[in-house]
Amino acid sequence: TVLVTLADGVLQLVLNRPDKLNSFNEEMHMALRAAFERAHSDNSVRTVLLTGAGRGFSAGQDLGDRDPRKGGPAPDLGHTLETFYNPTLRLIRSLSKPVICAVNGVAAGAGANIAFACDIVFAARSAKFIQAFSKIGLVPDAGGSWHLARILGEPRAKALALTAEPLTAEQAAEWGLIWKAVDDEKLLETAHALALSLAKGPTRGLGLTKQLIQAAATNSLDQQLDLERDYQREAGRTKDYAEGVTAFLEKRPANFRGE
Ligand code: LHQ
Repeated sequence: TVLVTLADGVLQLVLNRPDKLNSFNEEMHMALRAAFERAHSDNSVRTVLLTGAGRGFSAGQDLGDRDPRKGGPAPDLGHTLETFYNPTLRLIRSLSKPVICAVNGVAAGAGANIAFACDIVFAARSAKFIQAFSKIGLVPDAGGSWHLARILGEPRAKALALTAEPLTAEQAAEWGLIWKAVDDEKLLETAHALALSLAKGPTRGLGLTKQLIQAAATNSLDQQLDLERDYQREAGRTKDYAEGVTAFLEKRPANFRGE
């Protein structure tokens, strides 16, 4: 359900249930989570690239899995979040390596919000983002209520979540929800080129940069200045920093090793 390949430091993850628009069943949840666990522990992974197979990125939770017409007690959706979505969201955000997302088509419900949790998001011009939750009586999850409110502010976050109106890739880029909208046929090569380039970068410095920017969400300026001091101290001790400065002085490209 998730195709995983590692080449040149890029761990590419392709959500692969195209006939169900890559909606999440338990198997796909576990596969995605295992892939991000590997990204944490495997030093040869220096960047992650997440995308979807077929015409959609992901339609969120597989609703066929929880058909109320089949009877039985109401499902505990909190348990679904605690067991499946939240660990994966935390793994994406805590991974000290860049996570690039290439949204190849519609991203609905938790599918949209997983994309927003990634570090650099490209979307095909034809892709749409839909906070589909309100259509079925649910609330935004997979970090969506946090990301939308933080990035867009309350007026736009509330309107998107309450109406479930589709947001185009262009508008998402204009509003700062994603990095760039790109022509459909250029999506994967654009995202992959950036992934390759970041995978050749000073991985520890890039990881600290990601964590630093995320920490700004909850820190005061004073706390953030302290954190910049601490992380810069750490970055300054890496071999890649020494290589970066040496390469600059020798007027040649740096050969970073992620150390
Ligand atoms: C699907 C799905 C789908 C199964 C398309 N499931 N089959 C929820 C509950 C529990 C715990 C906590 O978290 C969550 C989080 C959530 O993500 S809730 C939100 C769940 N997602 C949705 O409500 C979106 C439902 N899907 C749609 O509204 C549409 O499919 C969109 C707008 C995404 C795409 O529309 P179209 O391009 O017109 O495609 P389609 O509707 O024809 O879908 C294609 C096929 O994929 C179709 O199957 P079929 O056998 O008829 O060809 C759909 O049934 C299937 N599919 N989404 N979530």
